[in-house]
Amino acid sequence: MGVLNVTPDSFSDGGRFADPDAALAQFDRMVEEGAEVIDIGGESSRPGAEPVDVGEEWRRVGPVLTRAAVNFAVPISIDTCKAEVARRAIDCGAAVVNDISALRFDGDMARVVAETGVSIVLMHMLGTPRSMQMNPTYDDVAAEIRVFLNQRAQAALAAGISKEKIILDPGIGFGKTLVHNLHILGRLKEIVDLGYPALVGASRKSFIGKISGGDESDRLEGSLAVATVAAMAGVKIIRTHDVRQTRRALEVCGAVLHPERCAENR
Ligand code: 9MG
Repeated sequence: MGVLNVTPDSFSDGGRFADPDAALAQFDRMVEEGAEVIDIGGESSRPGAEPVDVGEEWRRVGPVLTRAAVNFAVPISIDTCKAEVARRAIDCGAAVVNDISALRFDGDMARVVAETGVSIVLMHMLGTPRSMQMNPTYDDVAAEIRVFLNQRAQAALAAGISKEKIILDPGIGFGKTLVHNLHILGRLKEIVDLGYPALVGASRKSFIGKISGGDESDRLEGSLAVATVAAMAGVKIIRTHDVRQTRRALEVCGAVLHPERCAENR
């Protein structure tokens, strides 16, 4: 899953793709590099980010999404917590809603997803983007996230969303310390074992810099290490800014997991 933030303030690429032509060029680049879905977002979820209203969010994502849906066959994911933005994006052709609130911030979101039959990413977050990094505390972070995701999946099912449309995500960096993130990554299999496809998004995140150094533009190796850990635990979708490199790393993980699928003489 390639990341396309059309925001002025996202943590890694904020401002770079606010112009629709630049955003579409980046969309095209990520498709060329092997992305199988592109996640378009118009509201930053970086710690402390200010929320935006529906009008502003749609003003950012609408022009890009509309043109991308017409020009590209690759599925589009809309990164939003707002049912109205999701509904408009689905009308334009979005096939996935990436809801970092796991259907909790907008009471209409579950209905929109159920009625339209799109896929939904349910992500764990403690609090809101504004508050989440203010002393996050857990007794057993991996177990608590597993329980949370299972409950949100049950809520989605109860709202009429089909099981095969549900994707679960532990929300790396969303209300977690460095050590919390590491415990989660070491126990991803517990989330995979819930029986839904899992997604992990750790690309360029600050905890990687805390371990191996580097600013947001210099965390590729650490991001690939996390992608590898996740893939080897059975995670199906990696959300990344660096599609080409991640795709290559995942091809090797796939070959290790399934050597029988690798042609002998390749
Ligand atoms: C929008 N966004 C930023 N980080 C993310 C992550 O880790 N997962 C998902 N689903 N969305 C994210």
